[in-house]
Amino acid sequence: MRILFVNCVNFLESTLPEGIALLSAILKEHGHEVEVFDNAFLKPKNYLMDEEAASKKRWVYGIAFYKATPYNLKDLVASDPEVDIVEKFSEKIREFNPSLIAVSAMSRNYKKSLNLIRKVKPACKIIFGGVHPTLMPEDVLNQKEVDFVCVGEGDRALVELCDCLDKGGDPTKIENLYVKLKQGRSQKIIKNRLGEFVDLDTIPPPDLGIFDARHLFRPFLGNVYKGIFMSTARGCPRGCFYCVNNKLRDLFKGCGKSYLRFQSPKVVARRIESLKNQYGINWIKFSDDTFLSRPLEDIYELRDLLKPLNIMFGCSVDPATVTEEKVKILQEAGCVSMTIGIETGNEAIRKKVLGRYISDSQIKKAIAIIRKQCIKISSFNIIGLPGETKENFFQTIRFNKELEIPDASLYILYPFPGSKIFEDYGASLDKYDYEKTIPGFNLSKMPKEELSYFLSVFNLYLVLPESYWGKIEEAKRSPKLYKDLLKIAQDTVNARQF
Ligand code: B12
Ligand code: SF4
Repeated sequence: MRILFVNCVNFLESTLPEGIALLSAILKEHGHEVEVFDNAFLKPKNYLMDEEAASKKRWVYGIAFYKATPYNLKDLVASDPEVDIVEKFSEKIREFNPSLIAVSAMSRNYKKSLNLIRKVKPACKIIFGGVHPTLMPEDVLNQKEVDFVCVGEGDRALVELCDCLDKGGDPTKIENLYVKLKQGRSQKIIKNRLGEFVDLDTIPPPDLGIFDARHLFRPFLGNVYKGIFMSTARGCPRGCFYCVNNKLRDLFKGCGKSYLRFQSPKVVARRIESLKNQYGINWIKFSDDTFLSRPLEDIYELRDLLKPLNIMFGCSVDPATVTEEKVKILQEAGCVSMTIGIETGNEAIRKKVLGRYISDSQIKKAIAIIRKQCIKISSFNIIGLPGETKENFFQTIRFNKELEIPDASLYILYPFPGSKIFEDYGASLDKYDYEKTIPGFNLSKMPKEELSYFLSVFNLYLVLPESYWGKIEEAKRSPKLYKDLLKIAQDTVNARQF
């Protein structure tokens, strides 16, 4: 049968969604036809290009400075026409005529995806899957447009559903599927049981062919590579309060021996080799939650298998798992970049508010080890934490600076469904929303205006010397000064060797 996936994201949110690519590969293996409606590279009507946008908007949220590449994503879309996304979606449905529309959604893009479906009102069946529907299955299935929800892994469930719909069978026994049965005006939700975890060694390489090839654009240290995010494990040993892993671990209790599972090095290498041969992939960001949780023998085996493939890769690591030996072997395997979750420069807040039981000294030690192998380091940070003050914010800046982090990702804390923070704070917030970069609520002790300004200047503080800090403060009131500072920061990064 024909299945149309939907990846409804912001324009130029270019990370290729691995969930869809993987499910597409599995469906094709079973003889189904697959296409995707993906708006990452559809320039929406009235979209402003940089200069025009800069003259309207004062600050650029979450900006980070990377060494300039010969061309960037904006260049790749410069001559694309502006389109109406809803019209494009209708057109795609008319042309492909799917029997099933399969939407993949995180909390951030769930409402956006649902609204798109609502505007077009497709006649075929609709299934939602991904992390948000997994955490809020009833809420999603109660929307009148939705017929099925996949809870957790879709690797078996989706293909079973498609085979079943093809044969006119009964989907109410398919594991991991919630099914809406309509009886006249009333409806009933059937919650099928959750099946055993998928054996990660049986999954194929992701099908990148259904996506716009510009998804593979991957800039790194001034060069452009062809890359994707790829997972080689599922689950995480930790349970930070702002993350969904605690909830997922509870939900899937009994589905396998361990919540954290790894794909064997042989299968990882085989999949990468196939991506390299088929699509010319030469850069991979392993999206596993904590890549170095793998046993040491696995890392040795990965090195032996990946080295001949000559792939550059990055991964996220938990400081507690960083050892000299593991990092050295990974560097030999082709690792060029590692990301560490600092989250906040205040250890007490990190532990008590975020449930991230990692000390400053563990972070410092891990970074020293990684740096010794000349692996580029970046960090994840969160602001807007419950009770956080301006002093705490500057602790985070100072800690990143002390560690000489060249670029950092910064987010405002969102109590996403499934996290402890959501249960403690999100559920009772009246201006709670999942979609916006700057939320309607404010859990910190900083004024909201200040918080959003900090989101725009975090990396300026990291890149520019402390003598500029007064100017960064001043730039809050001067768009011209703000733009000048962005330029100085970008020039500083362009001039760097590493
Ligand atoms: C890579 C990644 C990204 C990438 C790409 C995301 C993407 N579109 O796939 C980028 C960098 C863009 C990203 C951004 C963000 N991310 Co992110 N990301 C991840 C990460 C690390 C891996 C996702 C992945 O590819 N997994 C591998 C694939 C195979 O698994 P999967 O996508 O879950 O798919 C499986 C099932 O879910 C299911 N499935 C998925 N879709 C569908 C659809 C159908 C129809 C069916 C039947 C089944 C199905 O089947 C698949 C195979 O089993 C996860 C953490 C994690 N380990 O999962 C966080 C995660 C998904 N991200 C998260 C967050 C919070 C964000 C951001 C909000 C961060 C921020 N503050 O900006 C943004 C939001 C972006 C947006 N679009 O709105 C949270 C989501 C929490 C939530 N409640 O939604 C996660 C879970 C991290 C965490 N532990 O908290 N992210
Ligand atoms: S935040 Fe990272 S380390 Fe903590 S539970 Fe989530 S994925 Fe694991």
